Amino acid sequence: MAISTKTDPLWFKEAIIYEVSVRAFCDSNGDGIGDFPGLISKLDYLEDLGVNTVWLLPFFPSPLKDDGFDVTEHCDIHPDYGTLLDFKHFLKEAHQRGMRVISELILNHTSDQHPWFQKSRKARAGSRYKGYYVWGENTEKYKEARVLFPDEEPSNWTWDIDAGAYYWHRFYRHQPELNYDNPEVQLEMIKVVDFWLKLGVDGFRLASVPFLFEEEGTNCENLPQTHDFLRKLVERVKNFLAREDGPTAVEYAVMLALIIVVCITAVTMLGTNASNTFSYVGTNVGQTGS
Ligand SMILES: [Ca+2]
Ligand SMILES: [Ca+2]
Repeated sequence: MAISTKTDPLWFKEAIIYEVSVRAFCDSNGDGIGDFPGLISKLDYLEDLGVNTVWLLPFFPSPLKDDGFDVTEHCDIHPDYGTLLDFKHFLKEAHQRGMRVISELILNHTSDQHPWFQKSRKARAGSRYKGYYVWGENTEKYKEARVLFPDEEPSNWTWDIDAGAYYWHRFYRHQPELNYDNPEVQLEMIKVVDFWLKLGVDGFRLASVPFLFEEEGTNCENLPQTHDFLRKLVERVKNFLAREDGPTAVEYAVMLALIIVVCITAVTMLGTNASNTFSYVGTNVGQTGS
């Protein structure tokens, strides 16, 4: 039985959800690691249990320092678990059984091995990738934000020798936070959502989502701007499912043009003061631009 994507938006409230760590579930090729072909072979079993939704824990390329919540590529499969073709086959087999598939969506941070962070730490102040993460010349900002793992991390700031600056992280130091005040970062993650929707994923479980934005003088959790971004994301998913198609290349071009206008405006307002540019791009781009 194929399922439709045009359904009650509250379908998940009645769903019988089975949470799966692909790595731990079923190994198809004897290498000792679970994989998507193995998961496909167990779908009849899950169907017999009455499961109608499979929730996949992180299955993306990752050094696996935090169970895969440390992502190095958002739009691919960890090679231990198979290929994107295997994933598409899994979706097709699940949907044929009337099952929906929910993916983790890890918006807040990446692995420090992510190409964006590798570029960011070496980028000059004011350049594109420097603004992808939250950098500081010292550890004075966001003092009111608690340290989530005080036994593991002494601070939310860690010094990066390549950058000659501190980067912000609410979780482990190997998980630098993306800079949501940068509209280009927002667009990057919207493109990630579009990618999985286009493949046929039916929903997302949002990890670490209270921590997207930072603002001085707050605890940097559940900020109004975080809720605003999530509302945009929900509308995006609704609109996507409503037309069962993704944005066109023209729509992406229009969004990119808007971002360029915002960035030019921000740089113009800042003038050429290098230290101001560093601070602004690192932490505050979206506040004036949005
Ligand atoms: Ca395997
Ligand atoms: Ca954040």
